[in-house]
Amino acid sequence: MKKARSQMSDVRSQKENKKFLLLLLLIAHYSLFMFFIGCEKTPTERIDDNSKPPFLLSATTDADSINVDFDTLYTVSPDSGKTFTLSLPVVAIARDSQGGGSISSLHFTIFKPRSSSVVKSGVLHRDSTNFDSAWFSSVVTFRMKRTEPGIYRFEFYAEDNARWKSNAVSVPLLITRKNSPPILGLPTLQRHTPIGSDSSFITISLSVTDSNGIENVQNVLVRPQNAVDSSFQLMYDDGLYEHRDIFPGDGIFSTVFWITPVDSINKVVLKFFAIDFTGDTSNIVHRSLQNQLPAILFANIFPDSARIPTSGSIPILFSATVSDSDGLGDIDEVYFRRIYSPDTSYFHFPLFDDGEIASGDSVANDGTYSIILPLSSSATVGSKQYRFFVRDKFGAIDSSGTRFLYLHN
Ligand SMILES: [Ca+2]
Ligand SMILES: [Ca+2]
Ligand SMILES: [Ca+2]
Ligand SMILES: [Ca+2]
Repeated sequence: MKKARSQMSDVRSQKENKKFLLLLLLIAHYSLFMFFIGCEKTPTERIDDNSKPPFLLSATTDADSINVDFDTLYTVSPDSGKTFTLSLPVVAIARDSQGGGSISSLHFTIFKPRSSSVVKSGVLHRDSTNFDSAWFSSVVTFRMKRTEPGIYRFEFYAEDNARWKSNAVSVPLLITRKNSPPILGLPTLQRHTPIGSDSSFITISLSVTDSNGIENVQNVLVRPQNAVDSSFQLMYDDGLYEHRDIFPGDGIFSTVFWITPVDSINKVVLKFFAIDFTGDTSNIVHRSLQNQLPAILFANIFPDSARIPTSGSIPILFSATVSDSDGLGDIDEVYFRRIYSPDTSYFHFPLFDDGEIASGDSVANDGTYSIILPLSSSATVGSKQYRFFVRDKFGAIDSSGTRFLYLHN
């Protein structure tokens, strides 16, 4: 420019020079102005200046509270309502003085209520990039247990190309679920009355469920009626032998105590109920100390006619369906015996209600018991008779079912 000005000064008068200088000054100002404007609009001119971290302007979740029992828009419940998958749209906007394009990623982390344990972390998808900002969004999915409601915390931050991290924005998400009362199953009961005693020693256990988790159950109580002492007794899920509880925390509550009946032990009725920490009470279950007899409803051998194999063995399925008005939990054992003439064998074959293929039992705990036994080549020809038995926890037995198996060559 100096060169241009000196060349021109040779041919122009001083007056013209003054005008020209003024014009030059104006051009210089304008250029300087354009230079700064240009800086704002074209960050590539100063890409080496990475001294400024990005700034996270906002981060929002589509909902600030979710009730997993009602808000089906955001929740699906697998595992019969024990766990939930939540899908929640989130949006975040970050700004960077080096331009929206220099923001490389937007991170999120979800924390459990009152905890630093991470439920999920990841990055959001980039939606659009502006001259000084970038928009990100995603549908974030994560799993939670029904027993873990509370305030979950989303934390977001942006990162730029120079790995500068922005401020963090924390978004709370309140997750609630409906309280449900505890549900009592049928109690199982054993009683022992020493000879010559007025009193009976009672061992009871009862399964309790609560969809909010077994730890939501505060107390399980039993109260004898028509007994000399009819005060409430606590039941325990502590795994202690003194309460005859086998496993702690499995939802099976047990206890033992002596009962002295007012009149007859058969007139004593136990009343059970539970209360949870929300104050909701369970269904009430009654159990008489008068035993209801078990019964064989149906017994079967399949096939009931078979050719004795020349080698190896063939499977024979034995099954029996039983009942007890005190509940299937009162069934102690189901078994069968071969009936000889004369009956000298006391060996018995137990049947199982475990739903296992090996037992030939299709559904567990439905009162149908089965066993598959091999018929070998050493079996003898003839019609074999089998008797089926069911015994309950009081020791009462029904042995009314008999079936034949015809074996031939
Ligand atoms: Ca509950
Ligand atoms: Ca237990
Ligand atoms: Ca019974
Ligand atoms: Ca079964």
